[in-house]
Amino acid sequence: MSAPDTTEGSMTKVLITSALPYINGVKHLGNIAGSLLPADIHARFCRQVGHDVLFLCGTDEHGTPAELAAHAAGGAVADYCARQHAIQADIYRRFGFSFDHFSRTSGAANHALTQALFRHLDAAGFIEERTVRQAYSPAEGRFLPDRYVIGTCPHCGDANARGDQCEACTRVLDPHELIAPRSAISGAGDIEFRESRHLFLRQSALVPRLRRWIEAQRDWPLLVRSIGLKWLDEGLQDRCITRDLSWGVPVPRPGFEDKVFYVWFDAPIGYIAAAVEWAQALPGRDWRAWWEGGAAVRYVQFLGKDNVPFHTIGFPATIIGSGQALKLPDYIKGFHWLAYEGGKFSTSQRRGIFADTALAVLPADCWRWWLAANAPESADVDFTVTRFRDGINKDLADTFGNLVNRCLTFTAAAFDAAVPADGEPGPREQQLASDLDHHLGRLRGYHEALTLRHAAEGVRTIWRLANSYLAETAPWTVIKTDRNRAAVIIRTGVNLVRTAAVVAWPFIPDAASRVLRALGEEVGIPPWVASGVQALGAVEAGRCISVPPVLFPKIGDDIERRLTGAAHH
Ligand code: B3M
Ligand code: ZN
Repeated sequence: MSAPDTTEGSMTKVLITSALPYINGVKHLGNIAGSLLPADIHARFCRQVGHDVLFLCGTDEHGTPAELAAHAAGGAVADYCARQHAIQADIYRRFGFSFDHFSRTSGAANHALTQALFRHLDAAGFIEERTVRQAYSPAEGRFLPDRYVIGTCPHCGDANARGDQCEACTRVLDPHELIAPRSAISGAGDIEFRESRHLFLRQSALVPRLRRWIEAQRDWPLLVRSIGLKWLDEGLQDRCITRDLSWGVPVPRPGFEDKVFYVWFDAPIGYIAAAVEWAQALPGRDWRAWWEGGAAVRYVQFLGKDNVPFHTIGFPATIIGSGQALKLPDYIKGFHWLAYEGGKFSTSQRRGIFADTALAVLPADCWRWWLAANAPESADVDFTVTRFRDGINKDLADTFGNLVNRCLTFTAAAFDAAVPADGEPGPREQQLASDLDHHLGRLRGYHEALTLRHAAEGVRTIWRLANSYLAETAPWTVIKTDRNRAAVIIRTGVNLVRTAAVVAWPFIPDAASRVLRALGEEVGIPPWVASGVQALGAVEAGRCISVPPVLFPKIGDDIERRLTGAAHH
């Protein structure tokens, strides 16, 4: 990845998408950790350094799981999706996710774009009509969508592979490849394969171009690159992109009136549709400046590892085959799994902590901090309530919270809540400025390299630096003998509090903003701190400050009970 040009004054366009959360219910912390949250942190950082950011997301609403969930809830699919979209949008707002637009794949823009891209693919000769044998359940009287056929994976032998993809080995499958298939809905094992006409995207014809593209991405995470290449190495199959369903994007072709596009065909196109809707909302906005912006735009995708094949192969095949000048991602940030207390998070089994429960028990910032600082970046990570509690108490209560509280409380008590003007900074402050310089530079580098855990560690380092400065210089003792020196220390301390909040803002925007408001700053996006000298000179002498209420009260042992008590089923 070539680092974006971040010299003062120049603006890079950064397009950021998070995988589109599926519509069938509230997401768990694993979904948050593996795409939405890291995307938001990156978007916030990019805005802080002055880039022009377009951060898009939305709900992924088509496919059988939506139909089945709507059926179970009783009512029309469209109504179900509208309700669930509103619920998810509200939760993400409360999590502080700063989307420029939160779209829906069932919207008109996505329908139109999906059909348009299909027509381009067709005109370019990449669409082929074939007769397929499709799983049919006589017991249920319906065709079974791929993922509702379960059986043994022909590649790795896993006994519970789904008909669309084997989670154990990540291979994309077709249901008829499964050994001993059965219905995931009813368990019926009398699966028949009936013939039906379908459209295929001739991905096999795009292999050389896909390979060249992926091989050129030397800076991508190993996880992402290797999944993409593995898929090509194992022989890329043409992909059936239509389904015998009624809920979805209609297929604009005679004879296909009863079919819709496969959800994984239209869902990523939803990223583009989100930009179209964003542009429609205000005059002067141009979605093409982003999606057709070429090298002037840097496009970063965030997603979990199960979504990697569709983002390294499926969606790029659509774009490349269409011949349209649409952006391919410049960088794909893929994540491993977040596990829950040694097992899997599971939406269907309601195992784990879900986003609504999390927010009912603790502020978003607590979850944001822990999930970012422990992001499953290079391996799977186990969430345990104990590790979470200890991590928050140490980092947010003892380190950040304590820094803010003790510095501002002392300022209020000893200097009448105004930043003192007396005294001149000495060698200790010069040393501090140069240390800050170093750590601010490193932190910025971590953000630019999209190494989230390192970035969180970089923030922690700055918090600790601030705490040790105050511990070492001990203004509460110095003031008894040298009021001028104490004034210098406290002026420096208030500036450290400010810097600590500015660098924390992408991670814990709510608490960071409260601190900045206590320092008398009206905060939208607090600009990045460019140097140690700038960091220590931002708050001028004479400014009035207030002491915010304790930012992060310690989490007690009752947390487990509170989380279980608040869980909805
Ligand atoms: N909705 C993620 C999932 O449901 C899927 C992502 C789509 S991104 C275009 O597993
Ligand atoms: Zn497998």
